[in-house]
Amino acid sequence: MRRRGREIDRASFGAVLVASLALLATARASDEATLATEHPKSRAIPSRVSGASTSASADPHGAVTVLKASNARFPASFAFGVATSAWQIEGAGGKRPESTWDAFAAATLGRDAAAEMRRGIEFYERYEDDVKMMSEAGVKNFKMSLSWPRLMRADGTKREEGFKFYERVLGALRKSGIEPHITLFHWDTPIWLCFANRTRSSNGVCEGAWARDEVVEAFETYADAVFERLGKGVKYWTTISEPKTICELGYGAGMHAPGRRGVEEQLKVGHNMLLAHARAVALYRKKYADLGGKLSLNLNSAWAEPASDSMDDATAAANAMDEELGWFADPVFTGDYPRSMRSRLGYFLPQFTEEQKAQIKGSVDFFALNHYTSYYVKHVPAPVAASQLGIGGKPQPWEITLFAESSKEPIGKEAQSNWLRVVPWGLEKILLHIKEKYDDPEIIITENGVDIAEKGDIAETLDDSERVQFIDAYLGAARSAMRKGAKVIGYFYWSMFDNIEWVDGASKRFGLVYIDYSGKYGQKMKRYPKKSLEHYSAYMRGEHAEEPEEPEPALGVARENNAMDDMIASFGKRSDGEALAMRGLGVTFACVFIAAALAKRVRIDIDDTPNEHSGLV
Ligand code: PNW
Repeated sequence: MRRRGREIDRASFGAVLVASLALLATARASDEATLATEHPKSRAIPSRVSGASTSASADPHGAVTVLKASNARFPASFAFGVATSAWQIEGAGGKRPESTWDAFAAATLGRDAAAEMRRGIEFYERYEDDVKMMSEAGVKNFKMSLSWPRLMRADGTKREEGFKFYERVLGALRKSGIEPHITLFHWDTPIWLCFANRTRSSNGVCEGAWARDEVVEAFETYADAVFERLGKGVKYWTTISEPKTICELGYGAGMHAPGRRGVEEQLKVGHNMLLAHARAVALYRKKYADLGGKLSLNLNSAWAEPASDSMDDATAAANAMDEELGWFADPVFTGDYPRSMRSRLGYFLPQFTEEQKAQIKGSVDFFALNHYTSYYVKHVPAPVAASQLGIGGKPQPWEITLFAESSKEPIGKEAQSNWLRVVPWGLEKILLHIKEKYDDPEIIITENGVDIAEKGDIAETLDDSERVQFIDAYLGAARSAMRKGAKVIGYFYWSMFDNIEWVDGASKRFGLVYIDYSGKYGQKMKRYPKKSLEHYSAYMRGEHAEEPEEPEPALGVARENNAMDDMIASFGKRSDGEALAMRGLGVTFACVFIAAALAKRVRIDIDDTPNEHSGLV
């Protein structure tokens, strides 16, 4: 492999900046207006991607059939569940010490908003009633995360109060026959992991933490304490939820805690997350094997569909998928990062030692997939490609689009969140991609869901037919992938309850259960089941289970006739994809600007292999 070094300095970043400006100048005036009114903290459309697999069809609709899910039958052993995370529901009850998310919320949204967020949905105080509600709804599997700051102090000692709380929660779940699926870390980093923490800073609220090598040992100590105290009877664990989101939004784009922006640091953080994950799994396998649990880490990935049937678009989508999913999936299945990432990122991407590779490879017992959305990927010609950066500021020599090249049709309807397009066939494709690329693992869809805005009155809000259709359509897609051989063994809807959607707070509603945060319909924090809870309950109660001796139901109702299309028709107003693309570009622009300010001299090695779009500039 031929390599050449390049010096990238302020002038080069200036060129990138000019290129970005030129692209921005093509924006229509109306797009600019949309850009200006967009909430500054809202998540941009995912300009990170998934890649095409050999299974990716050039015609997105061609090879894919989606069952009308009301007809879908699942094996009796299939695990249906609901998902949540600690910071989003628990609140700070029990004197829970601060996490980087508390600090980030206070620094970016203000003290009052942060104080509201620190209440979560008061799961800490209300867990007994919540477990009862889940039990009555037929929930058999509950994915929850633990709050690291609630459980551990900086000196490695345990916070008894925290462990007692989770013992009570696990006790309540067990009494109700609900299987806990536990995630050790879902974004709420203890503030004591920061070697400097600031309330006001141009580069985040916390320095250090996941960027320092010491985090690996701290995480192992935490995992050890949890396995020892809470491990008995827990069959499913995940270590870290969505390392890619944390890296890109938290350490790349500065849009999530801890609000930092840097390419090198985000790659280092990802690296440390892989090492921490692998160490925790190795520890479990050595010290707690008799507990019999299965472990993984939650990998989020959109599906990146080639925008056309051209070879160039297929290659671009494959490269995008390498980064979208392969960044973390390749190391845990093959022991190293995807080659295309190495060639793009050069020295920025840290190396594993042989010993580390051996520990990371095979460090999952099943594939835990968080999947929400899909997008198209287009090849970009060389000069432009070289200057494009993705959402976290990494080189991204491909373009994300929401429209098919030939039909100009949007990929799917927009949900409440502008990054979420409803594309059930993308789930089928990504499941088949995982089957082919990662040696046919058992897959649990550990998160999938949709947000729908609150309506004018409670009756309307609770009547969430779009979510009902979303669930049927995505489950139909999963079932279709299963019939084609993907070993999908479980599905968790995100989320059981409306909850604190990170920087978007209480405004984004993903729940099967409505939370009345302010008490506008009576009591504060009162829970109201939505129509979708009842609908999804039928799956959870086993009403969609196959009769073992019955023949398999006929496959495939054409997409044109299926539930998803009804949903497409009923899903809110269609938003302007170009405006969305411009928002993504705006974030890219900001990243470039900040990177330019930060970069004095950066050296990067670039692979000259043909077909790879190389280089930061
Ligand atoms: C998940 N994407 O993150 C998180 O795990 C949850 O905590 C969160 O509430 C939920 O999504 C809804 O936002 C995602 O780019 C991050 O497609 C990124 C994407 C999807 C989900």
